[in-house]
Amino acid sequence: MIRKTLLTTVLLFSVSVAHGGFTAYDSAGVDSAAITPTRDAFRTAVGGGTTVGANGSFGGLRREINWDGVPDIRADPNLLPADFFNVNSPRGAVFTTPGTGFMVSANSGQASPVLFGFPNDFQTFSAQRLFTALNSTVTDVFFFVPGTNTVATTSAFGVVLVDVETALASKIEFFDQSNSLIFSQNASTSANQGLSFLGGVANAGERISRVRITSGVNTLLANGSLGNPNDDIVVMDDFLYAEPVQISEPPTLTLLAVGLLAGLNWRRSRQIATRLTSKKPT
Ligand SMILES: [Ca+2]
Ligand SMILES: [Ca+2]
Ligand SMILES: [Ca+2]
Repeated sequence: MIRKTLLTTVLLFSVSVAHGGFTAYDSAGVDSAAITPTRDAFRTAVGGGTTVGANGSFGGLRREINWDGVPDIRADPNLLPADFFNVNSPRGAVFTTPGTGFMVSANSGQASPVLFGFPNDFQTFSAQRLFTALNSTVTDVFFFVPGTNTVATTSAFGVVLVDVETALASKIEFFDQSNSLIFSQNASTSANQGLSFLGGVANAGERISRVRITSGVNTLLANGSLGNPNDDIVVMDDFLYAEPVQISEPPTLTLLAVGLLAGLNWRRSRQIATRLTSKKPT
């Protein structure tokens, strides 16, 4: 009987989460000024604050990753470790992708050209570095209590997308602790080389265990090299998310996250082994 009551409680909770609401933040334009008001509204909804502290923390309420402090050795042409922002710079965000890894673009003066080698398509929101998955349009973000292996959830996530030209091809999706989709929002498009802001904030206590970012249709293989010559290539700049908080009864997603941690060392060595060094013409 106790077991049945518990099950009923869990089911009711799941239904409540699944039908809860998120407030979407969505805009696009030719430059950073065009999306800054939406970014600022998102920031206000997650507690405000414009002065960043250690490890991208804004008053303990929000974290941001603008990629700009990543050292040259972890930027193009080298891969960014998937757990860089929970280990090297502990901010509670760990990434996975079906692709071959992650890359942060070079600063001017580095051996690799800036903006992943596409200065006529990309620009930055925060100078100078951008972020992308390689060989995939999918980036999944898992959350941890920053600097630990303790699985966490967040209540809000936003991202700046670069050069979104095709409608319905770039989006964010939020998944709860049971791996159920609880929020999905397509990015607004811009003209070539524009910027889009896309975010969602829980307004009824929903908790996000995983964020899936789908960035365009085309893929970046390496600096200056795309998966194909036609489809819409999209990369990312700033990530913003509410402070990750420990969860108490984690079902499916926790197992996924624990598996993720167990696999990170293996993935890391695989990434090094498959590091892309060749460069093709566009
Ligand atoms: Ca373009
Ligand atoms: Ca940046
Ligand atoms: Ca594009």
